[in-house]
Amino acid sequence: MARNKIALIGSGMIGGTLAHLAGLKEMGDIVLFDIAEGTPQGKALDIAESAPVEGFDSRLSGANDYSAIEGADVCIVTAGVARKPGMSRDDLLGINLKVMEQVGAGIKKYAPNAFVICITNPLDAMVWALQKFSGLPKNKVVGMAGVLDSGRFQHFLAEEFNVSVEDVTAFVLGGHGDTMVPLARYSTVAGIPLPDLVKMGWTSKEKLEEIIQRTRDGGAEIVSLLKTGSAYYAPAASAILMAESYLKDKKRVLPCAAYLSGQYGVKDMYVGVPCVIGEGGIERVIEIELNKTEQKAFDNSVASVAGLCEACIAIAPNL
Ligand code: TXD
Repeated sequence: MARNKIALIGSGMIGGTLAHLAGLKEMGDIVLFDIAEGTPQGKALDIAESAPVEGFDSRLSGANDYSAIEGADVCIVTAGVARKPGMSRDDLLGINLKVMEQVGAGIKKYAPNAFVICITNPLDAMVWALQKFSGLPKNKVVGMAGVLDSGRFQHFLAEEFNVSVEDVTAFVLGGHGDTMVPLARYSTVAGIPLPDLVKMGWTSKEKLEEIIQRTRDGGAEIVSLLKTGSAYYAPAASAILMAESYLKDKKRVLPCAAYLSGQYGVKDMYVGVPCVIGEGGIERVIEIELNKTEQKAFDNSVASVAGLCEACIAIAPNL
């Protein structure tokens, strides 16, 4: 049986990290693609030279032509520009929308059967545009944001409670970033919901609110520390988790920017919701009952994503 083929479209900070993680986990053969000449080829060769040291078998290659992604099983898209200090995710829309049009055409032509994981920001609008530009089935195009946002939330909670990250579960909904909706009542330590932990004196409501806000600001905090770009280790790890669930048909239940056709009262948009990822791609969208406060926050998040999609249509009316 042939190995899986993973195409990384964008070989920058996240793309290179994706390639390294996919190699270490022996997920299949890896093609790094970029418009920058040399970057994909250099990173592919460098990681290939680490393979004997680590003990993994993977054919790694770098390319500047989309034909190299022919027949990929998974495409992970980071092509575009990243934030610099002082920039919002939304500031990237104009440039990155044009990139999504090129990427969509490349995937449509060479990897129409792939499971496509979009990372490029502003995520919720870029994944929506990428699905339309590529014409791939809506259940085969998904955005990575919620796994990262919940990873940040879990990290801060584990620190607060001094427990293993393995026993913290976090539940986030909505758009990626400022309008993200972390659900405290569905986030737990070993199944104990956060509101119960407040009652048990493990933390306070105020501290919890602080942690939620720090999660929302997670990307900006890293951008301000790094100064030259945005986060890449945790985003890459998050996309790899989603790719693995598809390739191994694990049916993980993960927060993803998925296409909604009426779920949560949302139509023809991508928003962060809990999904089941298996060999069919996004196999199920899980609809939970939201209370008034949560619904209001979710609707606010949907409204901000809708605004970004309208901005996209203003630039590319064919969307
Ligand atoms: O949770 C999330 N979804 C976010 C997403 C988490 C972190 C970063 N987020 C976004 O991912 C970030 O705002 C960017 O839009 C992407 C990629 O971030 P990265 O840090 O990897 O950016 P780099 O290092 O600048 O890499 C981008 C690469 C770079 O090598 C460019 O040459 C290439 O994209 N690029 C292109 N490749 C193909 N085609 C085109 N047109 C193109 N333009 C640039």
